Amino acid sequence: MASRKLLLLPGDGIGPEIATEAQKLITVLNEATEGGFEIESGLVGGAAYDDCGEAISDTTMELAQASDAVLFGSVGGPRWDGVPYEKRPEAGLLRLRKEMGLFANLRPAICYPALADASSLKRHIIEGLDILILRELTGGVYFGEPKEIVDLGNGQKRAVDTQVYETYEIERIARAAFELARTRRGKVTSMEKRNVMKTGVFWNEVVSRVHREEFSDLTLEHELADAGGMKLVREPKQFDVIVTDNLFGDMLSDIAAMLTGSLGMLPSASLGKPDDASGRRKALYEPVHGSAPDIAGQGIANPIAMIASLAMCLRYSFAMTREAEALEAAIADTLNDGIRTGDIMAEGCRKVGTSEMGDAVAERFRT
Ligand code: GGG
Repeated sequence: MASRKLLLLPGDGIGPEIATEAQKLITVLNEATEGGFEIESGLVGGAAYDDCGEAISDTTMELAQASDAVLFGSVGGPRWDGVPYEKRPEAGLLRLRKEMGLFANLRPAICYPALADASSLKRHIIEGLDILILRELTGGVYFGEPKEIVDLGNGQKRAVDTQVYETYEIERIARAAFELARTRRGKVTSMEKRNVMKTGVFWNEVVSRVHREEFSDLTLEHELADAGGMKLVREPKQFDVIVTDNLFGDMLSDIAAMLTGSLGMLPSASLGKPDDASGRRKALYEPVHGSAPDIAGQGIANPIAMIASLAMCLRYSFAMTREAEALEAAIADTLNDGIRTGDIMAEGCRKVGTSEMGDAVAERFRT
């Protein structure tokens, strides 16, 4: 079997530290699976800017387009605060998403049983939580034009971001949400702000029509995104799949992360449209968290979101369901054995660093 081509883009801050741990798991996979994975690496974000003056080079973009999947760490940090807006580290990630057509961002928020004891972590953790936030990723206010800061010439400036959604963009993310819900508990909750935004009215209309015409056997509910956020904290288990726009999806998934114990636990998959002929789809996998510059270089970051993103990669890009489940089980076993990084440390557990956590998961994955 031909080898599977992965492009590894570690990025900035803790990105390279957690990417190293994902590589350990790929090494274990290569020992065990036929064909194996071929890894190429590239620069993105501030690291790429320092190297070539852009947040991602054209050469790295070509590698990404040619790969079977991209494994991405994290980008950004105060070091690049003064960099022009178009070249800031996050621009590399946005270019990858846009040019690869990665419109569907799957952000599962699952609470591992070992972390469910809220009293030891002293956080609002929801035992048995298993929800999927589906964030639209290539449209909305992140990309709409105009996007500018205008000098009004009277000592005042005006900053403009534009929220734009077209029919096809909402239709395809709605279809993705219903198709995912069909494999789960059959319920989709759509969140927008139809009470104050035209795009919210339109989003609601299109999602409702897709439901009525193509998925009427499934349940659809609508929430205003602010009330939905409140319900997500108050009674999260009422949700199954939440579908929402680019900005609300970014915020709501960080909120959901805290119900699982830590932002360091949340993986994500960003998927494009399957190719009509080959069925192959472009894909990028990354932890939901950012570059955490406050702890970068200390070897204490939690690599689980990155390792769980690799599990999503096995499932969605390579149909390696058995291996994906085994990797998720290795994460669960590691946590059950009381091995914890600082962000999920609890009484009676053993505190480890990034590398030891990666080793512990690799050891359990190998057996
Ligand atoms: N691994 C995710 C990451 O590096 N995020 C940095 C960031 O700010 N991303 C913007 C976004 O996800 O929309």
